[in-house]
Amino acid sequence: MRLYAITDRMWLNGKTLMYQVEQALKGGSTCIQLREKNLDDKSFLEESYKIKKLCKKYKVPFIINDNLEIALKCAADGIHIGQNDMEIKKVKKIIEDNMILGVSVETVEQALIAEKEGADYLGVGAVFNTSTKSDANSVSHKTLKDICDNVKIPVVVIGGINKKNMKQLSGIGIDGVALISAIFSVDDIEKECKELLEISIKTVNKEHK
Ligand code: TZP
Ligand code: MG
Repeated sequence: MRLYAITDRMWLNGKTLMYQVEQALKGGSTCIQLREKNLDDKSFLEESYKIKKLCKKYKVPFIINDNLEIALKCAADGIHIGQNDMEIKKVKKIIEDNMILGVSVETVEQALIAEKEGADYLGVGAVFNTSTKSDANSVSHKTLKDICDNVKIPVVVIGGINKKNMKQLSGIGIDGVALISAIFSVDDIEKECKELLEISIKTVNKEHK
């Protein structure tokens, strides 16, 4: 969960997603989430198979955002859902313990429910301003800390995180940082991930759990 890279084809800039994800993997990303908001199911599935194969080569978990059908079809390592996607309980009943289940939460209450209903990790954010997700609500560092203090499952933080502000998240007890634009908007993704990984090692502090 330490350096969790989430894809976004708005940053492709003529490159392929396969190329960009491989750069992120070479740079040390510890988890890849394929997040496709506007792709038809056929193309989504095709892309899923390709990225899954790549993640397997680098022995990194491959997570699908939102789409359980695609996650099951391509036998992804996990599925990540938000509060407005499928119900946590319903997803858990289908995947049982055969797949990692990630759930986005913004409050302690949502975090406790997600944990109880079978989430394996939580995504918490947005912790900083972001232009990547227009409808993202902001989560204060106080709420983030309360979530970390009250759940046993890993907490991954998201939203506007970059090399400069990441250190502000140290000492809170997070397990990882999830990033979109800070990874995929840059030209040298591999180099960027190496630098982000270095900082994330200092930021993630399990001692506080
Ligand atoms: N959920 C909350 S904020 C966010 C998502 C998917 C976007 C994160 O993107 P970025 O570019 O790392 O701010
Ligand atoms: Mg969602």
